[in-house]
Parts: sequence; C-alpha cells; structure tokens
Amino acid sequence: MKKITLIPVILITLFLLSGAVNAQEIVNADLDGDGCPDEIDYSPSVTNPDRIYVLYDEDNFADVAEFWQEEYQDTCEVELIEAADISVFMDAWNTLGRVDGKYMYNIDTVILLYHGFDGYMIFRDSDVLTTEWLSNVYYSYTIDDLGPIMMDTLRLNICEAGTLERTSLDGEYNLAVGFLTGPFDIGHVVSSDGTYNFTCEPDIFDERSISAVRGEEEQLVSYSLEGGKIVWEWVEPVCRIRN
Ligand SMILES: [Ca+2]
Ligand SMILES: [Ca+2]
Repeated sequence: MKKITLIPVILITLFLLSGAVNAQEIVNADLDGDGCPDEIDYSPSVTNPDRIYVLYDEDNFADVAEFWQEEYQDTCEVELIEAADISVFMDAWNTLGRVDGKYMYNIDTVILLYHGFDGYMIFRDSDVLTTEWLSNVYYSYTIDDLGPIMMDTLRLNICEAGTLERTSLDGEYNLAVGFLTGPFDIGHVVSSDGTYNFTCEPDIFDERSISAVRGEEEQLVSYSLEGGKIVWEWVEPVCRIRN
C-alpha cells in the first residue's frame, strides 16, 4: 500500500527538480547573445543597439561634450548627460544603458569630462570621486560606490587620471586602473598620463583639438586586463591639433 503511494510522490519530486533546473537555465539564458541575461534584457530577442554616453561637468565642458557628440554621431547614437553634481553623476552612472531598470542599449563607450588631479575627479561644490586609497584624504565617494556596469571602452578625459606611476597592485591606483579593476566589466580604459588638454574653438572646426599633453608629447594610455594583469599601451588621440 505504501509503495503505491510513494511512486507518484517520487515522480512529482523528479518533475519539480527538473523544473527547477529548467528555471535556472531560463534565468541565465541570453537569447540574443548580447551579454544581457533575458531577465534584465529589455528586448531578449533583439540584439541591443550600441550607444555612447558622455557624462560631463556642464559648468566647464559643455563645448567639449558637443565636440564628442559631433565626433561620434555618424557611427553611433550619442547621449549627453549633464552631471556636474556628484549625486546626479552617480544616479546617471547606475542607469546607463537601461530603461525602466532593464538593459536596452549595449554601452559601447562612456566618456567622462571633468577636472581632476592625481587619483580623483572633481565635481561641483568641490565634491570628489576617488580611488579607495585616497578616500580617507579626500572623502566624498569612491569608485566602488558606483553600481556595476558593462561597457567596451571608458574614456577618462580628466587630468592625471591615467598616470603611469599609479599602476602597481599595491592599491595606489590612478583613476583609470581603479575603474578597470573595480566592480565593473570594462574592456579598455583610455586616459591621460599627464595633463589632459582640450582646446576648442567652436566656430572653426579645424582648430578644435584634443590631446593629452606632458611637455611636447601626447600621453594617451589605454589600460586593459590580460589574465588578471594590468597592461597598457600608448594610443593616438581621436583628433590632433591642426595649426
Ligand atoms: Ca540578451
Ligand atoms: Ca537584447
């Protein structure tokens, strides 16, 4: 009598277990292979279009933001986001690529236009965002306070954000390495070893220029991780000074 009642119980248990496995597979599924799991993908059956975001200090770099929009708008949709206040910046960062909390866009590139110095970037009212090793000195927020994000390239158009002296693994990271090794998934971080200089003449395109300058040399560096190790290489600026 007992055996007869056990059989359906075993069958139901097996059915539920197989259902649980299938449910797990469904949770992890990425139907369109765009890196966003179906459950958080706004359109799970459509590959998310690429988008470039420019987050910038509108008090100081509004013209530079327009330059970047013009530079890229023919190849990719570019969205400018005014974020001179650090609270606005953090809220914006945490929703990049998303609509109603779900991913609609693949983040190709994020460009940050801010004043900065060795190890931190500066916002309105002198708020700063730092790497962890400076947080006791200039405490405002650290990179690790930002939410997780996935992107191909992060461009830090910020002075001293990519100083080569700050690339060791002892924790005294520059901003670029801080972002690269932070709680994010970023392919490359392009930044400057020295002062980041942008001269911009709005009426004469040929005199617009972008360069990272230390003395006579341009010093743009691209950082990436290979097998957990930080590697870097010099890269050309998007456009050069034209005299
Ligand atoms: Ca997907
Ligand atoms: Ca999709």
